[in-house]
Amino acid sequence: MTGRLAGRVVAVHGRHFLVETGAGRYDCVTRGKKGGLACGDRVEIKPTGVDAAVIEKNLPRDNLLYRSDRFHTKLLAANVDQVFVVTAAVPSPDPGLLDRCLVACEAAGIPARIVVNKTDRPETAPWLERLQTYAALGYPLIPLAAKTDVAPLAGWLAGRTSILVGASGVGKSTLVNALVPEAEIATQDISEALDTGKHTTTHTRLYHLPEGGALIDSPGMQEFALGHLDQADLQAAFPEFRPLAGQCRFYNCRHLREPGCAVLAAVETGAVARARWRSYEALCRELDKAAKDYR
Ligand SMILES: Nc1nc2c(ncn2[C@@H]2O[C@H](COP(=O)(O)OP(=O)(O)OP(=O)(O)O)[C@@H](O)[C@H]2O)c(=O)[nH]1
Ligand SMILES: [Mg+2]
Ligand SMILES: [Zn+2]
Repeated sequence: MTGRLAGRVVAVHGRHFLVETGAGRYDCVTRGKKGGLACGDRVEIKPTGVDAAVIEKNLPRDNLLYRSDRFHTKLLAANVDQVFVVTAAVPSPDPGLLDRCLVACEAAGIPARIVVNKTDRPETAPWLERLQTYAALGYPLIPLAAKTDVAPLAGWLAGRTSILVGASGVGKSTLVNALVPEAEIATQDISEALDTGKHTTTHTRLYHLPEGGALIDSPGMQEFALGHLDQADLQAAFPEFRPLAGQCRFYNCRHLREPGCAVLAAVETGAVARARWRSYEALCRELDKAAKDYR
């Protein structure tokens, strides 16, 4: 351990990792091809200069939030206590993306909450109404306006490590700026004509909160592939399926079109939201396609 410092990765720039230690911040590289570090990871480093160091050891993780397709694995953050999926009625929200974020949280074992930003916009009411499905599933809804009052979120953050994820333009960086005075992250007007965000934030970064705890800002995502999950992971990630466990005719029912399926019956009665089941079905299809492509 001589000459080594314990630290936490606070930013990732390609193969460079900004690591914060009790003795300051270091621009670090990994030794050899270790790689695979995420914002929030704990490491041991060995300084090689005033503010440069080599990462000697990756310490064990409590959890890891990530997405992946056949070709890439994208690490979002490690060792986080909770995920805030940030949504807004403007630009037009994508409920499929929200479901994927929630599935990733369930699979990683990290509690998820849903922020509904831009409540000052009149378009918010129908979106909030739609989100009641999620509140019923146990995901807390936190409506607020980042530009005027972030108090509804502030109460959740003290002493914990939290990450903000979501589509581009929903206001993640605006939230961080309001909660971390010295953050001063660039934010950008969304393109209302094109009804899209602009991908203003390009790197994941951890900020310290004045009242203790950390808040991680991440770049807006358009898609969220979950290639690392198998069928069992997927089913387990939909809380509304849990009370129906064991009630399908076939023990290995996939809840897609099987006769005597309790989940499909619940979709018909409305006990399981059809839009949620569609998200599940889309993820199953992707899984099947990936399996076929590998053969
Ligand atoms: N009306 C309204 N606009 C907001 C609010 N919060 C943020 N915005 C605006 O939304 C736009 C996008 O905000 P950002 O904070 O850059 O969004 P982001 O989620 O960080 O976007 P990416 O970095 O691209 O992922 C900016 O023009 C903000 O001023 C709000 O509460 N109300
Ligand atoms: Mg941003
Ligand atoms: Zn079934």
